Amino acid sequence: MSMNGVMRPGHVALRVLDMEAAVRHYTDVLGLVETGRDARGRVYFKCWDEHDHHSLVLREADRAGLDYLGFKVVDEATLDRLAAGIDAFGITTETVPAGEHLATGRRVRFTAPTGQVFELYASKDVVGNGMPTVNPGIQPANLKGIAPVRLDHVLVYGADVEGSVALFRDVLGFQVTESVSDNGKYMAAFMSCSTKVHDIAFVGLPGEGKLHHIAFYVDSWSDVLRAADVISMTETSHDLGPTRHGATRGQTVYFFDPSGNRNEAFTGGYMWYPDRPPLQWTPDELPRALFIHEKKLRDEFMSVVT
Ligand code: M3P
Ligand code: FE
Repeated sequence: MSMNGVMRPGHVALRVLDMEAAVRHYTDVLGLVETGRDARGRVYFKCWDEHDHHSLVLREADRAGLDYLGFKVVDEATLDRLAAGIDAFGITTETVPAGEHLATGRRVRFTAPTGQVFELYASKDVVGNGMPTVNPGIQPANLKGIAPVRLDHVLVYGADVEGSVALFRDVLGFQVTESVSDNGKYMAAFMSCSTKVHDIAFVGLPGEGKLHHIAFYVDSWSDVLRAADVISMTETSHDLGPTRHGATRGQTVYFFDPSGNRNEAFTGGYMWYPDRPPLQWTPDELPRALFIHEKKLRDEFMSVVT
């Protein structure tokens, strides 16, 4: 966890165009577990190996995309301290009361310089991973589809990468693990609050507030290949891969939910420690940083965001 008390991306709230089609995608193709529906019609999901109540919340709307991304912090005192830090940085925070999300404590909400809405929260009910915590098994019965173990990271677009990096680094305690940068100016920044190679990534392309993808972690390269098989067998909209990133060294396949929000099944990458030197890619090497085998940028991959 970050030395400043932020643990992980804890939930993503997405807008979808057709809730029924979205629920089919996230349960049958992705293989998430539905954990609740609220009075406003929002549907809550978790990955099987997450213990907290939810990591994905869907809301039906006439436009797809990201409503907000929530990071879990260690405790309520840390939430207060970080909220004060965001205010002091010059960004307004607002409190969303406990219970506004099912099973969740109060959240502190703010908008990053790249335009996305983020939240911090400290409490969410623990519902378990479908197995006992004493003498557990290795996986619950009846897993479906791709069945990722956890929400892994989110990648967002927006011009002011420098501003979002400063906020996440100087206030929230994240570190830049890798970047595409030139003379210290970031075109893309991969940031960690944990031992993961990235928890959030910012890419400096036009698209204020836009989402490029949400990534779910699978255990192995063969699980990435199996994810691609599931995508093919279910006639899910495929984007790119299976292949490997240069930046992060992760292995990946990208696809779309029925509303056009991009998903990634991701594995690998290396372990991050706070004393590890960050890696840099120069802008001319962007194609290799993104896809180490193809060494080519694909228009649709670069330009489609929600
Ligand atoms: C990843 C990753 C883009 C970079 C993508 C990289 C969209 O998704 O997990 O390392 O520029
Ligand atoms: Fe990714």
